[in-house]
Amino acid sequence: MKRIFSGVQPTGNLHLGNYLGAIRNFVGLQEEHDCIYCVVDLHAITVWQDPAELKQNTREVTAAYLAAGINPKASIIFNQSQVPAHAELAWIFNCVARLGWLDRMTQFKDKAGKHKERASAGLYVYPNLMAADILAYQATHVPVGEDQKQHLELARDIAQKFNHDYGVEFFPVIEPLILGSATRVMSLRDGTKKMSKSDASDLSRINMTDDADAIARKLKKATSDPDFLPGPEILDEQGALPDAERKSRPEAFNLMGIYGALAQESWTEVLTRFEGQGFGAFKPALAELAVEKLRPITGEMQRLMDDPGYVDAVLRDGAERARGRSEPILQACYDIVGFLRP
Ligand code: AQP
Repeated sequence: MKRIFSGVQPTGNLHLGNYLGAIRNFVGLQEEHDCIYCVVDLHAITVWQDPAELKQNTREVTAAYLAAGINPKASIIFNQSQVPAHAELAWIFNCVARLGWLDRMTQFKDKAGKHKERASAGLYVYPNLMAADILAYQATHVPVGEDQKQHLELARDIAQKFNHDYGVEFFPVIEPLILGSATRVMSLRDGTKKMSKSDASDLSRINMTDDADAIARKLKKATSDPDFLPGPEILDEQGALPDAERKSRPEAFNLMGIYGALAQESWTEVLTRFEGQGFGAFKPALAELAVEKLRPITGEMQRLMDDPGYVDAVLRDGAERARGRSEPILQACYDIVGFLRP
């Protein structure tokens, strides 16, 4: 049995990329593994969050976890700020990680933009907190979308440097679990950009709170091209889509990839099904599938959002169990570092 940890930021606009790239995979893992799923509110405030909206968004991510099928009795679901070990271990990791390592993080560069001096210090040390999230439970496997791979490599470096500096084998080696076919869902407006919560255009993403009309409208307006859809002969010997093909028609293959992920069909199956058709026929089929797959989840999310007392109780219970797991690990780490606990 592996110990799994992952998290999602409560920054609003939870979208199909978050679902297919992360949350849906969380559900499958809980059958066989010890799973801890966090709503990472400490991470969220690395960029400004309206306090009332942050609370609402924390409940929304929790509702998405539950509606997607995470069982709060089998797995632990909680929000990060309720468990002090995350922030406390992150401080130690601020002293382990090197500035040069953080300087290489592409997410900081993307989010800070041209005015890096105006970004929060928290945004810069975000990967150290992420390492603490995982290692506070000595977790070994982290299901994430492809965009988080670099942060996980840094978390692994931090664990190794800590073990090396203190001459211990305390923190385990971390492995990313990049599962399924939708590890990088792209924007509906620009197939070269990741679907993202912070994109100013709501048309760029399918939100997990969108109703059937909104889903159909966004897919109808999604950027595509006038060409017909190709057949499976473009795939490589393993049935994978070659990078050169993807780059030649990024929007088209993004939409087809979303279809395959939702239907849980391979590229061969999707391309065989739609070979020779245009987007006029493909887009309504995709909209119908997206509505069919998402409606039960969005409906259940809405029901849970109308019952904040239940959602809060799940987080409270999860936080208590998470504190029970992380506290002994933090105390052992403090002892290794040399903090006196008289
Ligand atoms: N487009 C995506 N495709 C596949 N997976 C994705 N993830 C995010 N976007 C995509 C995965 O979702 C999980 C939760 O992400 P997060 O909220 O913690 O942070 P993020 O990666 O910064 O998400 P966003 O939506 O892109 O937010 P902004 O716009 O704030 O940057 C992670 O496992 C992530 O890989």
